[in-house]
Amino acid sequence: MKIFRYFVFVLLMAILLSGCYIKLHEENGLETRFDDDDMVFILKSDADAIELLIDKTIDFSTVLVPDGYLKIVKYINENTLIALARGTKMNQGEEILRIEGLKEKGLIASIKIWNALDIYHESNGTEPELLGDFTGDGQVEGFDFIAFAQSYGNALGSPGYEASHDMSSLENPASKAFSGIWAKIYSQEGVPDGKIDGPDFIVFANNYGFANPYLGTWTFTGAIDYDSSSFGQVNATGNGTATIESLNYNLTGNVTMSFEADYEDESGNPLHSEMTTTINNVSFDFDNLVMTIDATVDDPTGSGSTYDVRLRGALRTDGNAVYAEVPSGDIYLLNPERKIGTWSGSKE
Ligand SMILES: [Ca+2]
Ligand SMILES: [Ca+2]
Repeated sequence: MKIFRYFVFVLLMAILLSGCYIKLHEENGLETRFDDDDMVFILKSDADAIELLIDKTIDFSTVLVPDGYLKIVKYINENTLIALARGTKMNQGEEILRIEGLKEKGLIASIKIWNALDIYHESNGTEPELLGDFTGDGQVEGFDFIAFAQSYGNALGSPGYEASHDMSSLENPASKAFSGIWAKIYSQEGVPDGKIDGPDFIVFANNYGFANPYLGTWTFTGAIDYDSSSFGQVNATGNGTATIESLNYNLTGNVTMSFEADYEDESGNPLHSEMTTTINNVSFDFDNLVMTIDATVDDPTGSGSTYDVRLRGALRTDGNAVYAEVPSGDIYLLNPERKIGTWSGSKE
């Protein structure tokens, strides 16, 4: 018993010292039962990733997992490797796997169960990276999973090993290292260990379904109401879209806008204009959860003048989650800077 206590103490110290760790069980984590003609697997402890090696060639179509699970099935010689993970922890007592028509006992050659302690790490200053987006389209989705599943189980030196998929390891796991909209996303690689297995699958499954928070098509609406030295009191409403395609953290793009404006000519006569225009030289900046858009707008009356404008607004937050949405913000004319209206924006 003393030895056991000592072991627990060492483990606790390891947890406290490391702040973030992944534990690997090699046995006793799964209970198997027979249910009619099927073998079912029940978790005996919480888990983040599981790998089973079964001493038989199992037909892929008979391997059933609950909704929301990612499943990798591979054949190694005459054995079948089954790896499972999902975006959240798999819970003790859950039926995680059912193999139809499997009634033989003693076929399980090995079981590995990885358990991650998820502790937020402050980043060391590098940019966040959407780990698991191997195709580079800003989302972790099916094509990334196909690639990851192909290299799963391979080690450095094997032709199937893909270095970009080796994102994490037991000793130095990948981490959720940025706050705000990135807080739920593994965004900083761990130290690769030359194996693509459970720790890497945990990262992939967690990030599966996430998109780079700012990429995609944004829609904007806005209104201005200000006293112009050229036009008198100007009232205008407008809306527009911007597609942010860059994979960088800070982005540039164009905004296409259509708007209506009511204003006065130099003699004080009321005028109304409806127009569509593309605003060039737009830059998007996301800093401290504030979205800032700087743009240059042509004078809508066609005078040839241009105006420097700035939209600035806080992204919507709810607890730790931050949404790619600006509930409301202000519009400024620059040089000198003065507020002329309000806007809102969100990602489709
Ligand atoms: Ca992708
Ligand atoms: Ca690894």
